Amino acid sequence: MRVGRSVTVTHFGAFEVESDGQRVLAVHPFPEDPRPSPIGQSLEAVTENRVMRPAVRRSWLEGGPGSKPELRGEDEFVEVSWDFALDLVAGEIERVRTDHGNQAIFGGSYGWGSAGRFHHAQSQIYRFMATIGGHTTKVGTYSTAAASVIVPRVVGEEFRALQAQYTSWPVIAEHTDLIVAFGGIPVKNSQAQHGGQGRHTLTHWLEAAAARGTRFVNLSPLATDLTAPGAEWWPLRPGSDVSLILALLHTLVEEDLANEEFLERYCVGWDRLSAYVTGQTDGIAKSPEWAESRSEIEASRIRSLARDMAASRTLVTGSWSLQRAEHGEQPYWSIIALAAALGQIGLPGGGFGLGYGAIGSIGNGVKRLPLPALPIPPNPIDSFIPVARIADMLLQPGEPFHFDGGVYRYPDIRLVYWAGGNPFHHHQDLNRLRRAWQRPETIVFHEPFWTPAAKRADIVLPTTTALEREDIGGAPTDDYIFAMPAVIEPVGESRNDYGIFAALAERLGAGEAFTEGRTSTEWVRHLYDTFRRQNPEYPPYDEFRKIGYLRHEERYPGEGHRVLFEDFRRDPDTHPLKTPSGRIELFSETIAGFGLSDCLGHPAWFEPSEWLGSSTEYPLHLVSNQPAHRLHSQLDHGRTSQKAKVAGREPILIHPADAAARGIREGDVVRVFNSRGACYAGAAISDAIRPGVVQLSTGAWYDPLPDGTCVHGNPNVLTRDVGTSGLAQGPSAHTCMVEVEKAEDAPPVQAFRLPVIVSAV
Ligand SMILES: Nc1nc2c(c(=O)[nH]1)N[C@H]1C(S)=C(S)[C@@H](COP(=O)(O)OP(=O)(O)OC[C@H]3O[C@@H](n4cnc5c(=O)[nH]c(N)nc54)[C@H](O)[C@@H]3O)O[C@H]1N2
Ligand SMILES: Nc1nc2c(c(=O)[nH]1)N[C@H]1C(S)=C(S)[C@@H](COP(=O)(O)OP(=O)(O)OC[C@H]3O[C@@H](n4cnc5c(=O)[nH]c(N)nc54)[C@H](O)[C@@H]3O)O[C@H]1N2
Ligand SMILES: [Mo]
Repeated sequence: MRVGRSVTVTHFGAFEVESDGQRVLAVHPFPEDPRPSPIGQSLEAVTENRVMRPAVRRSWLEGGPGSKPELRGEDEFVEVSWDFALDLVAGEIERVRTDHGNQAIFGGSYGWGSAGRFHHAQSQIYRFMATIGGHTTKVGTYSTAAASVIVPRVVGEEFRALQAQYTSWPVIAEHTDLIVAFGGIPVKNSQAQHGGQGRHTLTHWLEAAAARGTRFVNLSPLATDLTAPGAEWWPLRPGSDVSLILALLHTLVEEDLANEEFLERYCVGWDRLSAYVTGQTDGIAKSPEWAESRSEIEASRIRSLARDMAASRTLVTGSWSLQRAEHGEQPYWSIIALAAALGQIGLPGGGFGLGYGAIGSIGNGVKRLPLPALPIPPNPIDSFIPVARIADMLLQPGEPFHFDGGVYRYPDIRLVYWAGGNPFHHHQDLNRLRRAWQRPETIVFHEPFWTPAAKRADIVLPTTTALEREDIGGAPTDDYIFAMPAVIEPVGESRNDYGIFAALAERLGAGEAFTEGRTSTEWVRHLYDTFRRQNPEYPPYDEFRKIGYLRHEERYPGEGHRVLFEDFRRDPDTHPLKTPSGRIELFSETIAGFGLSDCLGHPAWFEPSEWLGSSTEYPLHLVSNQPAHRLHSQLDHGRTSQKAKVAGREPILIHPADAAARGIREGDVVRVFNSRGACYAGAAISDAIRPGVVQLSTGAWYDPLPDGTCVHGNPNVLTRDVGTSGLAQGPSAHTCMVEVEKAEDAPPVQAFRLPVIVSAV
């Protein structure tokens, strides 16, 4: 354990943490980070709201599995000893796998947990589940579920691998004349990077590009989604992006500006797509006038933008948020098609990129390093769900679902096991999830904090945070590797996920398979040594820990220069894409062959079920984006998140005209509602949001009244829980309409109140 000041890394960057061994006293910037994230300040609160001892929900303890599931979230908890808790959990796993088979255990456990290559909660739980006979898992992420299915079909690369190949910022800053950014390039999101990052550089690159004369067009409901100096804000109607992109394609066709040579040589299916765009197939020309009535961007501006794009070195980008909406596959397919028609894919500064700004590493051009990672044996069970279909699974066991061309059935889950996530933060339609949450017989959580999800579990095992254990940190797409020291003692009786799983594996006869005979400290050293065998230029482990962190770039000079699909463009026969045709698939025979009505063989316009104008009862579009002042729900009680609250609740951004029409003033508590649910929030009035749109970030700890109204401002009581389409089944949080009214007597926030805890007799 290290007291005083030590460098460590979090998902929101590296910091110098100052501690006395018990508490974090202060958080200082990492000297090499030009723009440290203010979220780091919240680490001071890492010792608050903690689960101190293993705890079991009273009804479950007294009545056994399945007892009074309707009391999850309201019951008392009984504190028990570790041995008792571990026996209980091991016994429950044994019972379920014997009576119902391993597929009755859901260990998909989505969530970010904290940084650290070894103590990575999701890796730990997957390794554990694999060694005890397997589990029903999940595929995809809430971040990029639709992208990870559609993008490989179109360009033949797994989405994560594709992103590491994007044209890098130094190249963009030097070559790109025009960036057309659907959903912007939000600097607020680049604060975060799964695994951590040494330097936050996006603002630097936006400024460098602008200084050289790059023109930025921010097509987004929020002005702040693109903060490059001089960026133009085109506040389109949310959910209308595909109509606008099709109209840009329409202009390129009508005015003979499409790069036919590129489309011929590097793509398949342009004939089919252009026939759709011009209306040959369905009688509807996707003209700028047609798009104006959908996007509310004037036809003349769409036309002139298309001409500018064809005449300049143009990069088309799309935020991840675009695909977190109904038919979220379509914006990405259309953006790739638009870039293909412009014919600049593979040229420096041209082409497309999906997710610039979404996390810090995108476009940094860093050579992808095989950083140390915990080995995860294959899951012996093939049962899975698309990640965001969890409530469907719990509510509809045995029912069929479509995914990426296959038809599967939801398993019958008896035991839900979670480590490192907060489904009562991340899932849509929380009232529906509450109902679904009553189905399993047992719910086990590993959690450092008394989060809303921990409060809704049957057995809660207190877990250390990254500041309480030794690890190695960094992201394969960043240029640093960090030695993460333990800077405070484990809080209460908390143990790390590894220690908990090792003790359970031992009880279940899989101790050796899980631990391979190593303690956690030995594992961390072993992972580093394995990494160093492949990268012998790195120093020995003990020296590395003494130095504290290393920067790869010093070892891989020149890696900052990247142009996506440069080789493919140079020679598509020698460097074909990994699609069936070897080319960019603007029409996919494979997808067409799936016969889905909600995802055709080419990019297409589907009207959203909820968007501006679709409802008079709920006339405002809700953007529930990522919070600028925190990572998801983590450290919501911390200083940076608390400073951003309005009247003690999550701030909701409202346009002055919408606020005036409702008699709402800055700082008022408002009620936000639709047919699915309601929450309270604090009004923040701003003209940086499009009229008709309100913005309420995710992550306020869910704090429901008995009727399900969240008094704290969690937008997921309002969002809709349906898949993007039968292709990817991703979450579609951004397709959501609400109404807002001034609230008179809003009940107090109790989100951070601990549950009632009693000691075992
Ligand atoms: N409406 C709406 N909803 C959304 C989104 C949206 O745009 N709109 N975005 C979605 C997206 S992209 C994402 S990624 C999700 C994020 O959803 P999550 O990843 O589930 O959110 P986090 O708050 O990061 O939850 C991580 C949890 O892990 C715990 N934790 C930290 N360290 C450890 C550890 O070492 N061990 C254990 N056992 N636990 C630990 C933290 O205390 C926290 O409770 O939200 C999704 N939800
Ligand atoms: N500070 C911070 N950074 C984060 C995170 C965090 O919790 N906090 N989370 C990280 C994670 S897990 C992820 S997945 C990424 C997410 O990255 P994104 O998915 O890109 O992030 P969001 O903030 O949800 O959305 C970006 C913007 O899209 C715009 N938008 C919404 N709907 C539409 C639409 O229909 N059309 C257009 N054109 N624009 C629209 C919104 O104005 C919103 O601000 O962020 C990461 N970065
Ligand atoms: Mo995400």
